[in-house]
Amino acid sequence: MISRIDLRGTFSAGSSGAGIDPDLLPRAELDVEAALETVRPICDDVHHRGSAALIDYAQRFDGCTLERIRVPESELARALEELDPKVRAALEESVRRARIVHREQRRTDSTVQVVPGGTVTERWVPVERVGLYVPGGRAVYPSSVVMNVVPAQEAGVGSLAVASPPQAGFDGLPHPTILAACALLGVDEVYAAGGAQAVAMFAHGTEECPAVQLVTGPGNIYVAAAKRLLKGLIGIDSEAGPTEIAILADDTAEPAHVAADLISQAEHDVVAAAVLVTPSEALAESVERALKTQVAATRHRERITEALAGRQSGIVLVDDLEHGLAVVDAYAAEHLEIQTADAAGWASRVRNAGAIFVGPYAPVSLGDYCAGSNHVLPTGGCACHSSGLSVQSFLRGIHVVDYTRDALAEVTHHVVALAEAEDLPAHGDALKHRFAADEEQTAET
Ligand code: HSO
Ligand code: ZN
Repeated sequence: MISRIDLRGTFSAGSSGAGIDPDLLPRAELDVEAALETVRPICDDVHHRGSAALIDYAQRFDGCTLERIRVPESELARALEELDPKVRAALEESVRRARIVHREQRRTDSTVQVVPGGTVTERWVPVERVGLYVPGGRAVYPSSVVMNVVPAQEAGVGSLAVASPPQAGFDGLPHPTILAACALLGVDEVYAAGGAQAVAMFAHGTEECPAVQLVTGPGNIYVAAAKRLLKGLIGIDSEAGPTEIAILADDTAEPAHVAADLISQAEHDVVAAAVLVTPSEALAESVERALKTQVAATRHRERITEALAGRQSGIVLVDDLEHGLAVVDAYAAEHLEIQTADAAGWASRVRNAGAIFVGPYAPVSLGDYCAGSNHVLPTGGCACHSSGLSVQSFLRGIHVVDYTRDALAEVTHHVVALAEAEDLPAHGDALKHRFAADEEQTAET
């Protein structure tokens, strides 16, 4: 079912992740560019017709007849009342742990004195209004409500709205566990809108939903395409693609655990990626065996089988862990587990990953729900340049420049020289004007 990719003998010691041919690594192709053409007219329509367009799309895409898009607050309260107490307790624990981690991420303003009389302060200011997208349909993730809302709240975002697709089975409301999670977190502004149209609602604003400045949260390819299209008008976190797990393991790893963790993320989607990187042929064989028995016994076996068999998944055989490290760095997985001897040592050397899970007792599923870490992470190799969602995602750092007359005078000749080098003399004049009177005085005396 899962294919093998043998990279043994292709690695020259001393080369880094950059020396690995990315075409040899298992990876899905996600054509967000092609989806742009599909979402453009939808976004324009929402821009021009607002709620009326959203109501039409709820009918067309979700099979729901809506009168309005905003979910009444009474429905949020009801969903929380009716939430299974076990799930409520688990969500509360998830929130508690996420708050512990994200509270620590808060920034304090800092002021540096560059020269006597010249300071630059970095002031951290939360984005004023944010829209959080939470997928619906097959993927109903109240945990993603936690992972989006907690960092936004800890950052001090004042106004926070959630959108999630209307569900035909629930009278056109978003899924009740999503509503309950919103209520639990004190979010009272929720919209029954999904896909590209929800992103457009946030970006352009409608008569029901004032426009936001930033949209975060995972979604399908149409959500990603709408984010790409509207980026600039709004800020976005990332274009989250299908879930990925990579595991770097040696023969100290427990094959049943490795298999279980690969399956856990393959469970998300037929295009989810599960990749094992190992120098141990014995481990590869036992993991293949464990996959067979475990997949047969699990609920979503069809979806998982397809995900494991896809070209985005595979068992990559490497010469040794050094080679393995170069491979996982080149892959830049959303989630990377290290199941080796001295797991912490190897983990400390990884440069590219959305999140790293160290040793036998830190499975990705823990991070999905209750580690305290965030599960909205860069996918598709974007971990080589981006980070997961955090308090920082909801803040802007503003430089506040404060110079005295003397401090400005002292540097004026440098500013003038650079302005002239760029053929922008008026830039230099802006400073010179401030000291023109001095020069006149000097000339007079
Ligand atoms: N593994 C997913 C998040 C998730 N898992 C939500 C379960 N629920 C992407 O990081
Ligand atoms: Zn997951």
